[in-house]
Amino acid sequence: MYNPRFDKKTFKKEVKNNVKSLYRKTVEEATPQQLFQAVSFAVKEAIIDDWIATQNQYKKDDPKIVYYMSMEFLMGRALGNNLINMTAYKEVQEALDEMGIDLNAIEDEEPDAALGNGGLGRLAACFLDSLASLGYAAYGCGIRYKYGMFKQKIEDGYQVETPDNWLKDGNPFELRREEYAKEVRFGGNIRVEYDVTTGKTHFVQENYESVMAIPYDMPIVGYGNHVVNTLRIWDAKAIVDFQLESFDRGDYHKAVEQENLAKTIVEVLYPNDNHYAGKELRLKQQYFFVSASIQAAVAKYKKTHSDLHKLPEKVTFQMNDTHPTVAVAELMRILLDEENMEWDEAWEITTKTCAYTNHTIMSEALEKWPIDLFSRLLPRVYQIIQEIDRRFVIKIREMYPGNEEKVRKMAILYNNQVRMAHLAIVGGFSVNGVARLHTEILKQQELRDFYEMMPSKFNNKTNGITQRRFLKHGNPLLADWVTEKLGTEDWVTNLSLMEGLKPLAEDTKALAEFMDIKYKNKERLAKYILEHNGVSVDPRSIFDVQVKRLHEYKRQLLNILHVMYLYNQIKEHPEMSFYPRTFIFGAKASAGYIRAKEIIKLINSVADVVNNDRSINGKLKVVFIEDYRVSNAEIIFAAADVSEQISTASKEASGTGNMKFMLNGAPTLGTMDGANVEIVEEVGIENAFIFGLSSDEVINYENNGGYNPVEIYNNDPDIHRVVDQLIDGTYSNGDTEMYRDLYNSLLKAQGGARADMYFILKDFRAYADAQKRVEEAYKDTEGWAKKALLNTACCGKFTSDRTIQEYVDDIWHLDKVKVEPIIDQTSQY
Ligand code: CRA
Repeated sequence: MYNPRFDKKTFKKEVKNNVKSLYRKTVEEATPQQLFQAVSFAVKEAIIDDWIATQNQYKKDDPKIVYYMSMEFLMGRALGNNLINMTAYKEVQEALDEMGIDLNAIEDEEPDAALGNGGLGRLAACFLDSLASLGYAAYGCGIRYKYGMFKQKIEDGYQVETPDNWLKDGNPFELRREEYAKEVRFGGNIRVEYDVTTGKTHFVQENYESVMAIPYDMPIVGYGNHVVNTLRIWDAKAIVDFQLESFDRGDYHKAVEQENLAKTIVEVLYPNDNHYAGKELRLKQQYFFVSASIQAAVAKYKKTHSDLHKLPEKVTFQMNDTHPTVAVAELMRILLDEENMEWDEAWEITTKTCAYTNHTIMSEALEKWPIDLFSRLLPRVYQIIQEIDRRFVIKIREMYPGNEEKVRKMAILYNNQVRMAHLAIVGGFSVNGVARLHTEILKQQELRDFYEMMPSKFNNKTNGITQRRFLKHGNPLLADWVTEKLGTEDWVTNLSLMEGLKPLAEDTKALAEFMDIKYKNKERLAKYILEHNGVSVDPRSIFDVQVKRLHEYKRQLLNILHVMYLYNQIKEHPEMSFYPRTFIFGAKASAGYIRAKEIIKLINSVADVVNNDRSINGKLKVVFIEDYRVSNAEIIFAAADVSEQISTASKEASGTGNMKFMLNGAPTLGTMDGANVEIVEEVGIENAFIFGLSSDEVINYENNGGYNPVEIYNNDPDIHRVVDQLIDGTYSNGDTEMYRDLYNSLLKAQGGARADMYFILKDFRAYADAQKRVEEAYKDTEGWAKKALLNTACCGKFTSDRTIQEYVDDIWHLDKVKVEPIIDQTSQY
C-alpha cells in the first residue's frame, strides 16, 4: 500500500512543521512528548484521507454495519500500530532516524489507552483491528473514561493504585464530534397519555435529569487496505449550566445535580475483572453509552433508509457480555415511544438486531440489578423490561405447563432483581460463548434451560488475537524471520500460512535461528526488567511467565507456592541438578479485592527472599513486573519460554494471553481449560505441558460439596511444608499473620466458601510434575526449539481474523467493502 504522505522527504517536512506550529520549536528543541505529538499528527493526516475515503465508500455501498457495544476497549498505544497497519512503519522509522529521532523512544511517550480491564477489553480491541483489516463496516461503541485502568506501583511489595490520567497531554488521534451529540435521560417518572383521536397511548418521561453525550471518534486502521473504521467513545457534558432561569424556577438543585452527573458518569473505568459490584454509577455508565450509541445508529440508518422494519438487514448490535444488554430495552423504547411502533413489530426488529456474547461462568460476574435501583434510574426502560418479562413468562408456561421451577430459573425479573443475561438471551437472536469448552458448559450447565428452550440461538466463537500487534509490532525480529522463511508477508493477513513453518522443525539451522531470536527478545525483556524493576535476570535461564489479571481462579497462588516448593528443594539438595529459572509475574488486582492483593504481596515477598539468597547461585529468580499493560505485554510475550495457563478447569472462559504466547513460540503449561483445549488440539499434546483436574472433574466436585484439602495437606510433606511457610514467618520477617488468610483459604471452609475453592492443593502435585517435565524438555535444546517453533507454526487458528470471519458468517452477515484511496492526496505538497 503506497502512500506518498510517507515519502521520507514529505514526512520529515510535515513533522518539522507540526513541531513548529504546535510548539514554536525546532525538532532539536522539542521534548520527546512533543515529538510524539508532532509525529502522530503527521500520521493522522494520512489516516484522515483513508478515513474519508472509507466513509464515502460506505455511503456508496450501504453495507451492513456491526456496532460492537462494549464497556471496555483495551486499545494500548495507537502510533506504532497505525504505522504498521498503514504499512509505513519502516519508512517512518528511517525518516525519523535521519532526523535523529528514535521511533521506539517516541512510541514510549504515548500513554496506553487502557479503557479496559483485561481479556474482554483487549478482545474488543483485537476485533476492531480484524474488522477493519478484513474490510467490514463496524463501529466500536464505548465510553471515553477520563481515567482508564489504574496505574500499578509496587511499594514494599504491596500494590498501590494511582489514577491513569491518560488524556493529560491530549490524544492526537481522536476527533471530537460535537454535531452528533445525543441527550440521555435518567430518573423521573412516566406520565401516561391517552390520545383519543388515534387511540394510542404515549409514555412521557417527566422530572428527569439528563446529560449530553458527546462522541469522540478514534480511527481504526485496517491493514494495508485503506479501510479506516471508527471507535466511537462518548464523553458527557451537562445540559443545563448555571443559568439565571434555573435559580428563578427553583431548579438550582437540579442544575447542580446535572452538572455532577455529567462529571461523574465518565470519570473512571470500574477496575473489576470478572466481578460485578452493583454500583448505581456503573448502571448509569451502561445506559449512558448504550442509549447514545443506539440513538446515533438509528439516526444514521434513518438518514438513508425509510423503513425501520428493515433495520436488521443493515445493523447488528453485538453486546459484549451483559454490560451493554440494556440495549435490548433501549432499542424497544426508541421504536415504541419515538417511532410509534406497536409492540410486536418493535419486538420483531429488536430480536433480529441484538446479539449477545457471554464471557464468563463465574457467578460473581453475573449482573443482577436490584429492581428498586433499576426502576428508579430507568423508569421507562424498566416498564419495557416488565412487559418483555411478562410475555416471556407466558411462553415458558406454554412450553412447560405446571413447571414453575422453570419460571423461577428463567424469568428476567426474579427475586427483586433484573437478570441482565436473561434479558440478553430473550431479546437477542444469538448467544455465543468464547471457546468450545466454555460454550459447551454454557449449554450443559449455566444456561441449560435456555439452550433447551431455544437451541438454535446458541453458538461458539472461539476467541482470537491480532498478529499485527502481537507479532508484527511486538516481535519484529520473529516477524521478519517468518516473512523470510515463508517467502511472503501474507501471514499478516492470513495467519494460517504459518503452518508453512512446520517443516523447519526438522531444520537444525532454522531452529537455532528461532531460538536466537528468542534469546534476543529475552535480553530486551531483561533490560526492561532491570530498568523498571531494578532486578537483574539472566536471559539464559528459562523465562516462565504468568501475566494476566490477578484472580483466585487463575491460580497465581499455585504458581508461587510451587516456587516456594522449588526453593525448599534447592536449599535441601544443593547438589541436585536444576536448570536456572526466572519466574515472571505481571498482574493487577482489582482495588477492592483483598485476597488478590495478598497474593501480590506474597509473590513479592517470595521474590525478596529468593532473589537475595546468595546460596542458591541465582538458580531461581522471581520477578513481579509492575503495571502490566498492553504496551509492556508486547515485550513480555516475545520473550517468554513458558506460558502459564493454570486456571482451575472450567473457570477460564477462553483466555487470550495463551494465544499471544503461542504465536511468539512459548509452549503452554496449563490445564484443559478455555481455549487451552483448542491450542493443544492444534499444536499436539506433545508440544504442551498439560496437567490437573478436567472441567468435568471440577464441576463434579463442586456439585458434591467440594473436596477435602486437609487430607492432601496431611499426606504430602512437601505440600504441608509449603503451606505452613505461609504462617511460619519465612516470607514475612517472622510475622505469622500476614498470610494467615491465604493459609486459611486453602484449608478451611469459611463464610460460605469451600476450603480450597480453586483446587490448588488438589492440582499441586500434577503441576509440580508438569513443571519437572518442562525442565527436562528444556534441557534438550533442540527438542525444546522444535516445540517452541511448532507453537508458532500451529497458531493460525487463533487469529482474531478467523474469529471475526466466523461472526460475520454465522451472526452478522456483513458485506465486504473495498476502499479506493483518494488519489490526489499529495496535491498540497
Ligand atoms: N475476564 C474471561 O474470563 C476471556 C475474556 C474474553 C473474560 C476470559 O477467559 O478470554 O473474557 N471474561 O472473552 C469476562 O470479562 C465478564 O467476563 C475476561 O476477560
